[in-house]
Amino acid sequence: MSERAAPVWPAEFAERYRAAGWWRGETFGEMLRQRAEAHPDRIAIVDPVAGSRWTYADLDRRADRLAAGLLSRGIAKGDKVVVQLPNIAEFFEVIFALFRIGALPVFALPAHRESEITYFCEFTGAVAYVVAAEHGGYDYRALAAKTRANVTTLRHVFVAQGDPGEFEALSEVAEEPVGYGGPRPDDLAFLQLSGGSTGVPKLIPRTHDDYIYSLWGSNEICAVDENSVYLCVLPAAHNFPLSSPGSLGTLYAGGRVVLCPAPAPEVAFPLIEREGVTITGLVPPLALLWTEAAPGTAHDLSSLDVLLVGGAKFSEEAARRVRPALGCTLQQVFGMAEGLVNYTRLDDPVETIVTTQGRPISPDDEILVVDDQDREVAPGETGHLLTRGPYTIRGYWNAPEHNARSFTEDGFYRTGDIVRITESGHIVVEGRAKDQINRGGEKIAAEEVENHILAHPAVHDANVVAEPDPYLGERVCAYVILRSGAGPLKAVAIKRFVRERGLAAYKVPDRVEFVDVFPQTGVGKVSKKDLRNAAARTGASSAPPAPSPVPAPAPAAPSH
Ligand code: OOB
Repeated sequence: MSERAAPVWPAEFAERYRAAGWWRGETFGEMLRQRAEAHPDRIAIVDPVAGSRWTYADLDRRADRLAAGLLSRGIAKGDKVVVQLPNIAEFFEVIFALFRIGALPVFALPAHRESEITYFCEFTGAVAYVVAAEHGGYDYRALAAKTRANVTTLRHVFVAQGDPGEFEALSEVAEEPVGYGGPRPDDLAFLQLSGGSTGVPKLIPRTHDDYIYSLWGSNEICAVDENSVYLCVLPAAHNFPLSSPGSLGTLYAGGRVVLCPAPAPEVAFPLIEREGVTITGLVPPLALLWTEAAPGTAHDLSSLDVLLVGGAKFSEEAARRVRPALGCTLQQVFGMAEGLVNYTRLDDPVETIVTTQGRPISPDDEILVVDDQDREVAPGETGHLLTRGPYTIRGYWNAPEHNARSFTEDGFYRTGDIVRITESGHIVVEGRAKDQINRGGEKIAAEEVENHILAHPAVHDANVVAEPDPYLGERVCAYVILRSGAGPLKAVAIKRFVRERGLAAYKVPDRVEFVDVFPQTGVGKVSKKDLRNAAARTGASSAPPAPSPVPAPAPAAPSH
């Protein structure tokens, strides 16, 4: 991996992180082997839809056999493989097989469509793409066929579960294990997706060393051990359910991961009871939904000790309702796929738990709060959050121009979040400087959506901003200026156009407003601030509240 492709920690930092014991010199492949040797018969993965219960020995053997089959198909160390799977057991078989041979999963979400998938495959030069045949009423084989036609590097499509159609069934790939040289602990393990604020998503290179630290660091803070049962509700590939402490943290601890096929209480609550789930993680809209549903449920939720809530700001009022409704401890999580993760501690005073977004995992996480000129603000004042540390990347993958903007010269990541630090050292998220919409935890880069709208022949200019939403926190509002002479156009035409360009549904504008001009700042730039204010004045949340509780449009993920 060249320096340019993935900026790494300077040697003196790497040495420091090793000497401090944060980087343990482990890889994911070896980690699973050790767990399988230590407790082969303990259940690692429960997939309730398929009815499978894989022990650690099962997962280890499957990963080995799949690794052998992938190798014999020419997939080798350093190759990129786009993995787009729902919450099914094969997700773990695939990623551990890839970890073992040192090929890099590129984590896509089930909601991604042609626009995103083609980009991930092209940008990474992916040699393979792994999908489920069908999920949530969508046929991923059709998406794979289009992708393969578009992307010349793509040699293989593997289909997990269901009829593979013209492609190869994942279950046919496995072979007798062979010997192979695995990756080193400081090699890249995978490419994660950034929430992004630019036209195309950026890829986040994570190493075995740094990611594994974030796992065991999280486990200590969230009290995850071999008795923990983690319910994976959010899409498994997202950084929050994957590692905070998530399914990989749980596997590191020797616990059990239960895959939840959908986030609705009707689906999750019976699983909590049946499997004795002790810990799970949700985005705020789902946490609200669960808190509302819990008092009326017939299911026994008493095994649940900890509910992690993060991905977007959780309001204090909602946070206060968690323990009374669900009988468990709330842990707020403020994290990012680029690295830094903050948690409120289980023994923090209630006031801290409900009013802050926690503090960093590591004593070596460096936090700076600065003004627009990168000068540190006075303690307790609000400013931009910059961070550097043992599990925060030093640059995006293959993106030198972005890196020059997103990182300071001495390697601090510009999170784009506006925060303040309390006297107790806890972080409170006060806002955001990045041009992004956080739709119930799902991150949407305004520029990406704007570019798609601008491709419409009748559109002269477009600006996309967040508008407040009582349930999702924010939703997507597009302001559009039509070309002079373009006939009248309906909002739905713009929405349909964007959807048909193959953009994930959560990025399609919830509202489209046609205007003649955009408000401007003093220097003549478009004032997104004024547009946001306009959206807030005229949007859905300014209307009188609906008479009955809104049925929740299940937010699939906090993400990209
Ligand atoms: C998580 O990761 P990403 O990469 O999808 O998004 C990161 C961004 C943060 O920079 C911040 O803007 C926002 O999401 N965010 C929060 C938050 N947690 C994340 N904003 C306010 N309050 C919070 N609690 O979203 C993520 C990754 C790991 C663990 C948890 C969340």
